[in-house]
Amino acid sequence: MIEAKNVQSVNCSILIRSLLVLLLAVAGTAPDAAAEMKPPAGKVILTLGGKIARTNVAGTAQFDRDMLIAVGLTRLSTSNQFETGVQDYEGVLLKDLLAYVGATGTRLLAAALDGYTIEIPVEDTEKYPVLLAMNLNGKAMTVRNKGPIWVIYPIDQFPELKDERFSARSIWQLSRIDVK
Ligand SMILES: Nc1nc2c(c(=O)[nH]1)N[C@H]1C(S)=C(S)[C@@H](COP(=O)(O)O)O[C@H]1N2
Ligand SMILES: [Mo]
Repeated sequence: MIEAKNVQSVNCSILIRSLLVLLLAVAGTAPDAAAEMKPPAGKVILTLGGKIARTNVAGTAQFDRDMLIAVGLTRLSTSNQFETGVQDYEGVLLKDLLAYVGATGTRLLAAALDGYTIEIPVEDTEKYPVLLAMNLNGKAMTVRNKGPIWVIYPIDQFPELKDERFSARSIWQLSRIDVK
């Protein structure tokens, strides 16, 4: 009887250990902020640098269009001061991209192809669904029409965003973000 009990408890601890090993293996395959990203295959349209945990090229996280789309697309319909009427934007939430690269800072230094730079508080991305818009009314935005990436604030949904501070953060032709 006693022997049988011992055998059983030994079997039980082996089972628990196997389960632990299995759990660790599963955890290892889950997205890990410290894990390496694949290098970009296509034209790089956005580079993230600074306080980020996940990088693919020389300490930065470089994205081609498909890599950004893979982070996950979100739609946002809002008007803005440039176009008449409500526009349908589609792109990646800035908050999602920051999570993807494991950003840990509080300020984002955003830079555009035309040399314009502006600071965006990380807090904005927590309070509002700030979008890195890539498509306008179902079509990819080109550099000529403020693409390939335009930071869009949901000004129709949050009236307090109709303010010069936020229009100045609505940077078009966005090409780089440094997390400070
Ligand atoms: N790439 C880029 N984005 C930009 C700017 C710019 O010069 N270049 N100007 C910013 C500012 S200061 C404001 S108020 C809004 C509107 O600019 P505009 O009224 O000069 O068109 O876009 C913002 N985004
Ligand atoms: Mo401005």
